[in-house]
Amino acid sequence: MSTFTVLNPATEETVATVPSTSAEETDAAIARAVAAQAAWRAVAPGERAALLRAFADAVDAHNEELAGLEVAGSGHPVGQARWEAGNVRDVLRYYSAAPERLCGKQIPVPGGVNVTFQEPVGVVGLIVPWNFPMPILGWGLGPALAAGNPVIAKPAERTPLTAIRIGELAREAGLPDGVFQVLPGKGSVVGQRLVDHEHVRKIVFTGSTEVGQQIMAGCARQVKRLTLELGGKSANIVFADADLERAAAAAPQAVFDNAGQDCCARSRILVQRSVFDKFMEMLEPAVKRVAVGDPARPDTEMGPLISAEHLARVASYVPPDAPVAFRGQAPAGPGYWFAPTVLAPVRPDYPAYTEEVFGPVVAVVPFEDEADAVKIANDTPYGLSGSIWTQNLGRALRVARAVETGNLSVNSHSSVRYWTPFGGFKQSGLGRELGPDALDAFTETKNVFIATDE
Ligand code: TAP
Repeated sequence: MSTFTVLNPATEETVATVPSTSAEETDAAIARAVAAQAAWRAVAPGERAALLRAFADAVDAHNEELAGLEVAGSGHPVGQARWEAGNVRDVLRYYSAAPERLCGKQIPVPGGVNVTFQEPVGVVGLIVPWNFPMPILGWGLGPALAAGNPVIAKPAERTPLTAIRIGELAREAGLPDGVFQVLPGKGSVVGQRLVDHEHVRKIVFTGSTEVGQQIMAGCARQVKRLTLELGGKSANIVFADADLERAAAAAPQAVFDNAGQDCCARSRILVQRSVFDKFMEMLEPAVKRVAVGDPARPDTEMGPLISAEHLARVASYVPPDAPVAFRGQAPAGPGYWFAPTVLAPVRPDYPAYTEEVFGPVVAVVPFEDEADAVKIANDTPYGLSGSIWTQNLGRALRVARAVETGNLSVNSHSSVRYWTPFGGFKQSGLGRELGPDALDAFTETKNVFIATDE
């Protein structure tokens, strides 16, 4: 049996050794999910809602334990990890209200009436990346279960611990056998099998654009339903009329949260030329203030990167001759640490400016006017997120409409809320998660004509 050793990214010490699921074991899990499907679909909506609430309560009761696993296994600061476990609870509660509201329509037509039903799509394969193991699991899991589908989750190989525990909590809360299974293991084995197996009817994939493209091609062979949440290279646009102090104070969080390992990271800061120097003067102390260190400490804001390989990749974007304007702090010694780094001025073809670094590196560039800002913001194959800082409401709305991206915030650095739809334009993805319409992606509309003629 092959295994994977989970290392603590802050200490490089072993946290756990986890068995890797084989292709045969994946097939067996898919068979269990198929066997569970009819009974789960037949659970009365109110009862399914009650089970989801019980599951949410179990997650809530184990918040501290789940947060501890994420601190140890992923290096997330403990305050953030508690929020992440709370997000799983909140998402399960939000979608627990959905089964009782999963209504079809009645449509009068000549000679009769049509009724529509929202039918569960079938077994859902949820493929999760390592950067936010808990929230991204919850965003697919909540609506998929609420719609009456069995779910098989494949956590990232490096970060399986919280998903495994959440799977146990689901069973303890009373979810029937086979309704939610967690299969730790390799993407090339378990993930690929979920994509290839004909009895898996829908894939929800969050990860890199490169693997997402392969998964899309795999799903195409069976016309399998698919949601993709992929990479980003989002712009944080600061106009001269903005509250510059607020914009500069928020900019580090917007890109260095989760050590920059965030698909929504605003890793390009676009600043109107007339206030560029002033903004940089305000940004420097904000970056130097970011508390980087032991993720178990409650005051830590930024922890380590996930692995030695990822550290090497991030570091390759900041070679010795990189145009570093200033940097924050990072601990020395064991652990995969990389100090928050601000690059300026950068050439438009500079790799850290054009590619997703997925680490605490941000490039700052000047722009001339509104049209220039929109042009620069859109000059990327990605379109996931972004921020606009201005006191002019008309400009905020004009620019928000013009930037080709799925989730924007005005005078704020955050754009993900479970009440609202989340997803990307262009190569950042396909479909939307979260929000009130999330169950659309986990149901098929069935349309039935009933003749009323005599
Ligand atoms: P990937 O390498 O793409 O891995 C994501 C998941 O896919 C992992 O569970 C991985 O398993 C699995 N996988 C790999 N190859 C597979 C295959 N051939 N078939 C099926 N599954 C496969 O991404 P990552 O490095 O973990 O995550 C970073 C990327 O995710 C970044 O680009 C980031 O922008 C993106 N991301 C996007 C979002 C949203 S919401 N848009 C959110 C977070 C992250 P293994 O772990 O075993 O390789």
